[in-house]
Amino acid sequence: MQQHFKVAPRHRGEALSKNLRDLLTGDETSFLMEAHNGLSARIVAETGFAGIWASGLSISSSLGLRDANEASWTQVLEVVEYMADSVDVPILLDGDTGYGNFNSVRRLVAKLCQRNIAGVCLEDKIFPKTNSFIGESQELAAIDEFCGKIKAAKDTQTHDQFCVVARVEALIAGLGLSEALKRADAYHKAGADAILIHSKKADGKEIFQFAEEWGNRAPLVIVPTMYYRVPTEEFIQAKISTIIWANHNVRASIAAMRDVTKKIYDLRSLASVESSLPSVKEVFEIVNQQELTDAEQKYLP
Ligand code: SPV
Ligand code: MG
Repeated sequence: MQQHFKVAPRHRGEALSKNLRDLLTGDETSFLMEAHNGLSARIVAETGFAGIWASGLSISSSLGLRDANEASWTQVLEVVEYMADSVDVPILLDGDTGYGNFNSVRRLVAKLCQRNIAGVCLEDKIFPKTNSFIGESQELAAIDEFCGKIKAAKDTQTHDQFCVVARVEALIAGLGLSEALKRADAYHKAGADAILIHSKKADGKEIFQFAEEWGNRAPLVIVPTMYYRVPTEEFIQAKISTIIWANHNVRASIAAMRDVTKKIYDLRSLASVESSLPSVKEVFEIVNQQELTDAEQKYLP
């Protein structure tokens, strides 16, 4: 093992899903921070976040790919497995549309349960998906077809705690509040553990309207990437269950890598960057090199 987990290996997946479920259903608003590989997952966990959003946008862009299902679902699975092996906090995978039909969802959920991923978020769009912030209109899945995916996910999960979050894209598609509420209600009735209501409007108003109408039927999850100016306190007052900071680590890494690469390129020297970077020793520490050194003492002749 790369590190000693506090959550015991046996029933680890179930315990982590229970932790995610507690975040979703607890009285207090909780926060999930984006990560896109084992390293960023470790940074998110060591900072203190109680859960991780395995963002489709961030995972695909960190692979050099577009957020359009260019990475296959098994490639995404491999990335989240590295993440789950690295941290002791639950991971909610952005599972896009489920990468196909209800049967793809069943395969996905079975594998996520095997690999200790705490939950999956499925969105009511068409495979291959388009990122919600691209273009004006997005084609949505038929409600009954998407409900079939939710039911298939819930029937496939191998323990009771696994969380299925249904993501409603009606506001993104410009279909309005009543369509969003109709869809959320259908997905809730199909068995979704929480509803992610997505919006790209900067004032956040439609999110508050939705939350007001929705009441406490099921936990509400939001992604305030585009309405980041709305004070977090207002989401807390509106009884939002969970807030996802969705893509800020991959964006931060782009800025940091551009900066250091440019300086080294321009100056043909490391002298100007060395003092501002984490040391190589810190790199060893973050992946728990010490554990391997100790294991060598124990196991090598
Ligand atoms: C992601 O992080 O991949 C998301 C959130 O799905 S968004 O990019 O806002 O659609
Ligand atoms: Mg996504």
